[in-house]
Amino acid sequence: MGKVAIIMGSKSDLPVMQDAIDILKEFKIDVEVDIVSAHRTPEKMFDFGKNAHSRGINVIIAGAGGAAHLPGMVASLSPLPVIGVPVKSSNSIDGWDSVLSILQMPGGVPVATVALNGAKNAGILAAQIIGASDKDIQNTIITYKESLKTKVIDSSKDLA
Ligand code: RP5
Repeated sequence: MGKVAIIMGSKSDLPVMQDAIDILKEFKIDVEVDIVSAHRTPEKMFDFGKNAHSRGINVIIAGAGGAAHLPGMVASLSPLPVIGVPVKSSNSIDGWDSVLSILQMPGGVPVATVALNGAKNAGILAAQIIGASDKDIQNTIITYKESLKTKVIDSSKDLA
């Protein structure tokens, strides 16, 4: 059974990151959640990045805003796949700063970056990564995608 670690630079990121927590809980995937700041708790970040894979974590979701170094720094320390969530935070100019800080990683240190405030997709992507080697989780994703289709088909009825 896979496990996802969801970390964020500040508790102020939680309203955005909650979407990742919620969808992973809906999929019945084990999550751990913590505040890890690249700027304010660099030692904790180093410890987390170095040890997450040895603690049974399979995928890391990292959210941060503004000068959003957390996902890239953790990716530099960990062999695990890292999904970055750019957060439009109080110190973010317009969200582009968060997006580009997380997206524009140099070759060799990938961060799979989702949309601005796109924590829900980060959760789904983490589940899909785990599902690549876990048939039960993959079946959960198949069912979820079917439900998206059904919702659209239902919403197109009785439009006029
Ligand atoms: C980033 O600075 C955090 O990830 C957050 O998005 C932003 C603002 O943090 P607070 O000042 O609200 O703690 O490092």
